[in-house]
Amino acid sequence: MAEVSERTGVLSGRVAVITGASRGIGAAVAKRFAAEGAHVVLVARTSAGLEELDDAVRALGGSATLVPLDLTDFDAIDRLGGALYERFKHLDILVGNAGLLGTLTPIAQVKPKEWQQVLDVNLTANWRLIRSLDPLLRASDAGRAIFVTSGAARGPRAYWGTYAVSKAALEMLVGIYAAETAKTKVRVNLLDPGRVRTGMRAKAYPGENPETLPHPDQITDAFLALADAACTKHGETVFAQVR
Ligand code: NJP
Repeated sequence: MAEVSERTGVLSGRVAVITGASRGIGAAVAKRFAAEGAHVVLVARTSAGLEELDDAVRALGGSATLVPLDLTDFDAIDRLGGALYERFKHLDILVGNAGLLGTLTPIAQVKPKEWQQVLDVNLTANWRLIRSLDPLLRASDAGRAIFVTSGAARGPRAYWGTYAVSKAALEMLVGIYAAETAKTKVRVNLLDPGRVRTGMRAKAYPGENPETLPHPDQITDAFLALADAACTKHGETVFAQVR
């Protein structure tokens, strides 16, 4: 595995874990963080997507570690924490970005298996990441945790049941983690990306012209600001786009 480089940039020398990095918002954030000097640890199931991103990161002069992982494999999340400890002894940045939309359908018709999978990825995996990586974030001189939420978490929206429930619960989880880390050097925030041109958005709004939406590369400033060691925000929800 490549060692952390001494490149210049806002995140020079920082170690960042980014989940859902194989495409969409996660891939864009990973490229931005790598361009700013971070060593990025890329988590997702699709190896081909991670390898493509690895090439892009290298082209930027950056370095990445690829972690092909299904986040519903909770024991694997524990092993990730152990592996990061062995290699780095700390973690500077965690971006809990991976998400699943599920099927937009009446709540009474959601299939139990899908309910479980969406809750596992959007909620429980983030709790397991906190559980596994909290000691490493606390070991950093400026640990930063960013979790990606959605406007769907705010107010009941018909047919968005499973996804909306998972994001509303994620917001409570992250709020609790922020309350518990208030007196530490760790800063914990939620980030609402707004409408972004990704596969998930196209699945939710198949009739929409994707060209009318911002590309993921256009919304990474907000992630960078929350990942910066100088960031003082804590327990907040930050919006990546002007609403
Ligand atoms: O979604 P998409 P976005 N284990 O589908 C990964 C939120 N959001 O970038 O495993 C591991 O392009 C999947 O990787 P793979 C949204 O809720 C978005 O739009 O290889 N990884 C892929 O990399 C989510 O939290 C909009 O399939 C798993 C990534 O997740 C975040 O933004 C609006 C996994 C999903 O990429 C990124 O979404 C909004 C698993 N089991 C909130 N399951 C928007 N786009 O407009 C999935 O309000 N992944």
